[in-house]
This record gives sequence, structure tokens and C-alpha cells, in this order.
Amino acid sequence: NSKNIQSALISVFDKTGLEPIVQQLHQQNVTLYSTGGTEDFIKNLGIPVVAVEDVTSYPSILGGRVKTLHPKIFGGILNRQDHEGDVQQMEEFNIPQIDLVIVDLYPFEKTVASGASESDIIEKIDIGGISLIRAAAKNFKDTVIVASVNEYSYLLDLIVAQNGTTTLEQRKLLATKAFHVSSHYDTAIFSYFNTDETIYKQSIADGQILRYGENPHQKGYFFGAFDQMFTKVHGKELSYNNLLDVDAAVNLILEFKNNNPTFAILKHNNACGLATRSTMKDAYLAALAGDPTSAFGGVLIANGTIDKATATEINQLFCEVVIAPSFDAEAISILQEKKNRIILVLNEVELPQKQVRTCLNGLLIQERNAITDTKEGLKTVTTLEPTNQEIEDLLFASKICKNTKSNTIVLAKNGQLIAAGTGQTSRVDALKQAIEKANSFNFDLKGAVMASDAFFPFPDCVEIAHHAGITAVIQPGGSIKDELSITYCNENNLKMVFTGTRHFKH
Ligand code: 93A
Repeated sequence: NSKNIQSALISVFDKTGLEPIVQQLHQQNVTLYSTGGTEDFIKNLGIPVVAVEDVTSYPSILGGRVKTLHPKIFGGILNRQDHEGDVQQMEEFNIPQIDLVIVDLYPFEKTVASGASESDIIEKIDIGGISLIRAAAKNFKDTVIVASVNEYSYLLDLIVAQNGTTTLEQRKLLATKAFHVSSHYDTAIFSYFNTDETIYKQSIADGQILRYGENPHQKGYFFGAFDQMFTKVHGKELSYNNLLDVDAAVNLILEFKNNNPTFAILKHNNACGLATRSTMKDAYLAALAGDPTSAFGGVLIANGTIDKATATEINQLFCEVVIAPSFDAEAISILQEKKNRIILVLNEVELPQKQVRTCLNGLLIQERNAITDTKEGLKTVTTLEPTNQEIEDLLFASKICKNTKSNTIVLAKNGQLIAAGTGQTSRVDALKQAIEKANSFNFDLKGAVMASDAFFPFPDCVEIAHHAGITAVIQPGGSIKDELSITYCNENNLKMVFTGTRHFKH
């Protein structure tokens, strides 16, 4: 499987970094073939080089559009050395063997980015170079392909340390990288040409075209099997932001799947109201009471059936979306009184185990946060133990916290979300925001509990919480200054439990 490099075809747009490679190849007596500008560059180093034209007996024509596109060149790259017929034809047509191909493509993307004219851009669509790359990569069993300046140092190592010998694995690795280069290049060309929306639509046949993205000036699409998760009973088309809210709502309500009737109201992907009660109507009313101002235009979700009584209450509120695993028939007819209101029946669903989002020029992928804090997992770190009601509220608050944008502090009492500080740049700010919100709706925080998505680096949060009347705290723990928070709690009769699990959500 080892092959020795005895000949090389070099055709590079950017000559940077080429010199040491050419020098090294020359030292190892490798025969060099090259195109116009690259040939001049090599000659100027005082190194012998054979012009492609001298191999093909054909000049570079059409202003360079056709220079390497010739059977003698591609035969030299594509022939299979263990194939009798290929070997015979190589002799018959006097085709020189080409063991190594080095290409740096015309800079298509750079030219587009420079704001060049269309004809200049079109001229930068490399034909011969991309063909050389494809050919050499296809024939990786016999040929070495270096399709990018990024592989120069790897190639130099092979020439120096392995005396110009390559293994099959190394050649296949370089072929993989070469196809990465060629696919990226073609995608860039496609993107440049694809200004007509209809072509794009065809190429994303499974994507749903949304009215717009996050804002009206942004285009938006959804890829997914929405109908597998929901039965849409009524209402207008879901928007990009609706879909994000629905996603947040489903993730949140599934935390309360096996609880008593639970109702949540979300705005901008965060819960502004959530409560557990013995009836769905009471759960809705308690959720709404959490923040009646924010609830306007919100997304509503229940963990059980929405009945007539609940629907009658909901109908008083302007809301975008109502979701539940089931609705009574009367509830549906009440809710669809508003033409645009979206009603979704949530099917039994398994959420995907992997979460994907764009990051820089790539993707970030992570496993779903599958941990929900349970009573068994709690460790009381204070002298006082929380009461049973407090433990229930702590776990309740922790589930909301996990599904709220970090930094977050959630305040809850008797199965009701009192207030949350969401998406703040400091935990103290999140707590202050929550307290202020609770006060603005005249909640009595005496006996309320506090949940934090991550540990407290300082005792400031427990101090502020205590002054607000909060009596129990749930948090992951793990700060080097945990002891300061614990001491403060003990001195002020607060109870605190550690979960050991951080619930960041960015
Ligand atoms: O115009 S091309 O598509 N036609 C060709 O046959 C061809 N062969 C190599 N461009 C072609 N190339 C490209 O020329 C290479 O990909 C490289 O970017 C460039 C090197 O040209 P020179 O050696 O003349 O600087």
C-alpha cells in the first residue's frame, strides 16, 4: 500500500508556502510538471520543471480556461497501477505517471466578497483545478492529493520523514480533505448563483417556508415533522417565534408530565406564569396571576385536558397559542372563537436526544439536558431541613429554572411561580429582578423558595433572598465559597439543598 512520489503536478493560484515543498521534492529527484504562473515560480527558484503544454503538446487556450484539461494529464492522474489495461494504455498513449497533485483553486469566494463584476467572478470558477482535485482524490489508491495550503506542512512531513513515501491511509485522509475543499467550493458557487428563491425552495423540499424569520426582514424556514408532534386544530400559520415558544413550552410542560394539573404561560421562550393546582382552571388562573401583564400575547400550555371551565377563562386573554395533550369538545369551540388563535393538541412525544444550533461558521451539538432534580437527589446542607411543602416547591422551582434562560433565579410558593429573573448577566441581578417583579404584583415572599440554575459564587444571593422573606433555597452547589452561603443560611434559619446538577440554558 506504500507509494513513492516520483512525479508531481503543481498548479496553484496562491504561491505562498510553496517554495519549501518544491525544494524538497526537487532534492528527492521528483519530476515536476506545472502550469503557467506556477511554472514561472518554480523556474525562478532555479528548479527544473516541465510545462504542462510540453506534456500535452497543446497550448493553454481560451485565456487559460483550458490548460490542464487534457487526457495526458488526467490519464497520468487517474490510471490504476494494478490494472493491466490501464498500464498498457499509459504506454500506448505515452502518458506520464503523476503521483502527486498540488492545487490551490482560483479564489472564488474572495472574488465574490471583493465586490467584483459578474464576469470577473465567473472567470474565477475553477474548472481544471477542481477536476485535478477530484481526479487525484478519486484515485487515492495510487495518487496523493494536496488540495489546500492547509495540507502543506503535512505533505512536507511526508516528504521529509517518510522519504516521499505515503501509506494508503494517508492518501485516503488527504482525499477526504480534498473532497471537503471541492464540496465547499461548489457550495460557494451554488450560493452565488442561487439568488432566485424558487431554486432554493426546490432544494429544501422538506423545509417549511415561514412567513419570515425572527423579524419581518429576515427569511425563515422550519425543518421538522411538526405534524408528528402536534395536531393543529385551529388558527393561523405558526411563525418562527411561535415555533420557538412552542418548543420552550413543550420542554417545560414535560417536566410536569406526571404532576397534578399544571398550566404554564410563556413569553419569549421563558415562563412568566406556571402553577400546579387540583383543577386545570385553577392552575391556569394561578399561572396567570404570576404575571398578568406578560401573559398578554403569550403561549399557553397545559399538562392535561383543557376543559370548558378553563377554556372560558383563557378566552378572556389575548394569546397566540394554546397547547394541551387534549381538549374537551366544548373547550375547542370556545377557544376557536378567536380566528387567529392557534390550538395545538400535543401528541405523546419523545424530544430529540441531540440539540443543534449554529455557531460561528459551524454547528454546536449537545445532548439534551435530561436531568430533572428529584427529592432523592437532594442534599440538605443547612442545619434546618426544609419542610415537605418547601421540598415540593423547591423541586417545582428547579424544573422552571432548568427551562429558563440563564442567569436565572426562580421564586415559587405553594406550587405557583411567583417571579423569575431571566437571562441576566449576573445572578444577583436575576434575583433582584425576580423580587422586584414579585413585589410589583403584591406577592408576599414570606415562606417562598428560591431556585438558581448555577451555584452562588458569593453569599450575596442568600442574603438578599433572606431579607425578602425567602425561607428555602435549591442550587447545584460546588462553589469554593459554598461555606459562606451555608453559614449565612444557618445563622438566619434558612434551609438550603444542593442538587449537584447545574442547569445552564443559553
Ligand atoms: O481556467 S481553469 O479552470 N482551466 C484549467 O484547465 C486549469 N488547470 C488549473 N484553471 C485551471 N487551473 C487553475 O489554475 C488551478 O486550480 C490554479 O488555481 C491555477 C494555477 O494557474 P497558474 O499556475 O498559471 O498560476
